[in-house]
Amino acid sequence: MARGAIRIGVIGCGFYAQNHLHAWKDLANEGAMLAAVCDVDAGKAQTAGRSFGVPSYTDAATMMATERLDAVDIVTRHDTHRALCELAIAKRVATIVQKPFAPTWKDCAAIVEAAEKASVWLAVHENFRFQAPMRHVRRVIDSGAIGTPSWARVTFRTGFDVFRTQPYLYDEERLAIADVGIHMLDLARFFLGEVERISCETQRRNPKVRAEDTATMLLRHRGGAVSIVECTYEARRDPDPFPETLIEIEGDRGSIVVRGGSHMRVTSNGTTTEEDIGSPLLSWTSHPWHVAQEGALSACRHFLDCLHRGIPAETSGRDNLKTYALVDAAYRAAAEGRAIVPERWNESMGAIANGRGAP
Ligand code: 89V
Repeated sequence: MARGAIRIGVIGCGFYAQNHLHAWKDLANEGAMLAAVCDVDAGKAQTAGRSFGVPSYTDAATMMATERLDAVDIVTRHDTHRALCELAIAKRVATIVQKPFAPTWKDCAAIVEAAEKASVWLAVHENFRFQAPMRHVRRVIDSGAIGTPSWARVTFRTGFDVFRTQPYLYDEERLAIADVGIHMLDLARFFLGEVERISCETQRRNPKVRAEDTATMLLRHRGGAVSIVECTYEARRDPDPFPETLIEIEGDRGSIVVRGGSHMRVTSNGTTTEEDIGSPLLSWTSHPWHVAQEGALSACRHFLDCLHRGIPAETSGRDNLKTYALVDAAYRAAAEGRAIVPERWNESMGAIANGRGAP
């Protein structure tokens, strides 16, 4: 796609979409143009349209038929993702879709297949790896300061009331792993590479939720590293680090530890340095959400840059299938009480590549 403003339509104007709307507005100087908004709830659509000074729609097909859009950013609940992605792909509009990608592997694979067949750019808005502290961890690993990473702990433990702003989470069939563990699994891939096998124990510690609110996962990575990946919405901690991800990574020459407050300690060859990699508080962000909000902004910036340069996003649809395969493998590991090889990704991507369609 040529340099120049990328005209973006945002579909979904709910709680989390506000971050995307602000992000696109903030990125105007970098070539983003928020062109239109859409929500099936007319009130939400109109409010967003008024606040951001763009036309609003209650029907995505009408928005796409009326507006000249280069990209859509789908920030609706995941059960609507497949239909909306397929609509955008049919219109040959670059598509960004909120995590989790879709309710089932079959849906995710079908979306990737449709996009690849139509040569439409597709990315999943998986944003945790774009948060400033996580980028910093990756840079330290790449610098060689800790040597080769061989062990890690990736942790998200909170009791913050996420249900207040997202009450639908009470009724999700898959909760902790699908909603937040998915970020942790993506980070484990980002830091230590692809996964050979995964085991998982789930718990439902809050009786008010339908699904698991806690997951403790053990991953063996293909390069030989081992990681513990954990998440819960049912921790009683003081201070509560929400929505921060805490990290420990050990290599043969040192270690990286990220504690609450994005406080980072890097030990390299016996010398330790400390740094605070805080996320800036912007005019539209608020404590403590600013950590996640900054990640959403940085993810949008990355997508915009990729669209301008005509290259796939780090979290392309195809790439995100690998994270999604880990989510499915974790649930299966918990249900079957054994380690699972997330081979589904290979098989299914082979099927897509061979034109045999989604499983
Ligand atoms: O970013 C997210 O996925 C949010 C939260 C940080 C609460 O998991 O749903």
